[in-house]
Amino acid sequence: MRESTTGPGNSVSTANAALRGDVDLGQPRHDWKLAEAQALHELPLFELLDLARAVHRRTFRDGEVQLCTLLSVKTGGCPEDCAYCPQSSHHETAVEAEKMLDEKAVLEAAQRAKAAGSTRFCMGAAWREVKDGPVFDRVINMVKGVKELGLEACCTLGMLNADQARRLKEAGLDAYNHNLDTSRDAYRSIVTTRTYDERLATLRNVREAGITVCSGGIIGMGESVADRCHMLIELARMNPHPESVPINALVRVAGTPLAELPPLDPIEFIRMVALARLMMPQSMVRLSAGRTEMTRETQLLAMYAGANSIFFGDRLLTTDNPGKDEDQEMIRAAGLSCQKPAAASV
Ligand code: SAM
Ligand code: DTB
Ligand code: SF4
Repeated sequence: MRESTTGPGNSVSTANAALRGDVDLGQPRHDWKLAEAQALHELPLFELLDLARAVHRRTFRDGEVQLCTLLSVKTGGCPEDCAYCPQSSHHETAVEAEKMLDEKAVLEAAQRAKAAGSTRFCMGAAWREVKDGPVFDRVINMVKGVKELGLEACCTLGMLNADQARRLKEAGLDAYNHNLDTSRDAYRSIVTTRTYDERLATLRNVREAGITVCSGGIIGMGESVADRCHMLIELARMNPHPESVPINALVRVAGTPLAELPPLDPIEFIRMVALARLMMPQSMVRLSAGRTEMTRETQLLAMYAGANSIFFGDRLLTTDNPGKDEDQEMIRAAGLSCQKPAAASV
């Protein structure tokens, strides 16, 4: 980074000091400023990679990747109007509303995921929020069953109140995924049926129940770099940081309002992963949606920049993911290792 143009404690000086080794970026911070985040984001790519990699290696085993499997337990027909989502009933997409899966089907899928090498199993539902009653009771049983298989259990079910979070914790749930998706400002043009503060309230309920937090977002929705930085600043304000930060590249699904957006530049994706690694140095950073449009080399560079988890299996919720064979081949070619079940802790 060139000469500092702003005063101490902010912007360019943080990036400069980090490059000189004068500040310790490995310690979690909760007070990131926009100018600091942007200055890191705009570093020459190799300088950004060097910093992110050094921070990554302080906490994580080099080249180790966690495999997670995702299953849609309730697909489509969602009342929310999230502009990116093929499951919203506001958009005409190829996704049809389906009935919720039963416990047996879910546990068979979890068993297959375990046999294939996944250590974490995440169950997703196309709901705005969880409603108490027999359907939620079924989710509770699914969580108990997944835990009995020795897998980490994660759910993403929409908004949760404190009591629902407590019941999920009692059932053994390890993690809850609820993404901020983008910055507070950009959120308004992406979702109108719920607020950013409602998202944050659910995350607080999850944290207070003692469940680990999985929260990240999507890039490639037309947002600015400042929006991406604002989203990471908001996530990093949480104390502790979310244990898991999924970075999704928008999957441009036909029929959604974002279908015609241009593809994301892979270097932008790498920069975002590196910045997430720097701003939340001890969190798992997950390469989530959008990998089918990335080369193997882009994905590996994202891992070099600090990503250490992928969704493993042919499908995400309703869209394609690289197949298991393809991922195993990437893991083999790069000499990566897969996290063992006993080490799976977040
Ligand atoms: N309904 C729940 C909710 O919204 O929290 C859980 C499921 S929702 C599909 C989980 C996340 O998937 C969203 O928050 C969003 O980040 C991600 N997602 C959905 N559609 C996507 C797309 N087309 N591209 C990338 N990520 C997407
Ligand atoms: C996350 O951040 N990405 C995953 C998981 N959390 C639940 C979901 C991606 C969904 C992509 C679109 C689809 O397959 O429907
Ligand atoms: Fe529904 Fe979640 Fe999709 Fe939004 S992202 S439409 S809440 S399934």
